[in-house]
Amino acid sequence: METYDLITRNAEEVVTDEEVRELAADPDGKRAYVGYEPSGVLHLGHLLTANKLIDLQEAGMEVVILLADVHAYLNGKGTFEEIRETAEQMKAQFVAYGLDEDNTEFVYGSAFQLDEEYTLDLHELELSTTLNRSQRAMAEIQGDETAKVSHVVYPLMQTLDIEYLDLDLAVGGLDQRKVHMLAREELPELGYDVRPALHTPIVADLTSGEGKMSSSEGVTISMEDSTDDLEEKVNSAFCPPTRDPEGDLENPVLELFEFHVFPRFDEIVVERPDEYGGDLTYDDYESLAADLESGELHPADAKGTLATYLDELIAPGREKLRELR
Ligand code: TYR
Repeated sequence: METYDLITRNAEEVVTDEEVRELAADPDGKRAYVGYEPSGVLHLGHLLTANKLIDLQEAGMEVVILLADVHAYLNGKGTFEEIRETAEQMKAQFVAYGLDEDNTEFVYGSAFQLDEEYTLDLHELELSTTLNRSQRAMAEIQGDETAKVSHVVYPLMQTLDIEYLDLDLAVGGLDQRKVHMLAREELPELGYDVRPALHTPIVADLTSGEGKMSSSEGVTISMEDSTDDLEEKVNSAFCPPTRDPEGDLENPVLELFEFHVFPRFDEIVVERPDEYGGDLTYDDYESLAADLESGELHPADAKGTLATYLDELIAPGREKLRELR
């Protein structure tokens, strides 16, 4: 695969394409990151951006995972002690997932965000950014009227992280786009370079195919799920025989194949008894989706196969969590 295609595969958006093409032309040693507010259990949302980091490593880039403890604190996620404990669990799960410690730099936000220089830059940003602008940047993340001052400081710090971690590319889910746009506007104000951003899609809710899969409502798949849980969740998923269901709906089963399974496996085998046509083998998402649409691949077989491969992806993290608890 061409480096540009590898860097941008499964991305919903790149800002700007020109800047990312420039990166792709010379990716060696360039630095990309995703920041995560520590949470005790990784779910598919985390793994989607993690897959992108794995692509970027393969493309020759250096990858940084920010364990955003100060951000989690600003977001009311607990005491620093609690947050650090969850961060350690989170790190262990990322390593188990395949972001090994030799190739991934794990950084705590508090390791640099409390330094004097950072703090002074933060105050300068506070002076140059309107409340309104900063609050809008947080809208998709926080989205409520009762926002505290911490919620407007948050995106300003996320902006500075891009400079202080010496990054060439900021990666996040589509829900991070407003913060990244703010960063693109504000970094030059402080005399720092604008960096490109890459956004991964938001996967639809598993059972309805609507909106987004989230840990707060609906069904999520996480490192905690047993093989049986996975089977049950995937079997009850919405899976019409089309890539493009009516209205705003998505096919979450196909999305999981596309964003989670195919990036991590060279070949997918759908096991079927001979009387049902025997095994099917796919080496790319397109051919699997086409077979689902034509009726060659039955949704029930697609789901069974999806559950098996997700189980394989999750198993090491699940094991790690067991050890930690
Ligand atoms: N805003 C991210 C989230 O919603 C977390 C984050 C924090 C990302 C700081 C980057 C960053 O620099 O999870």
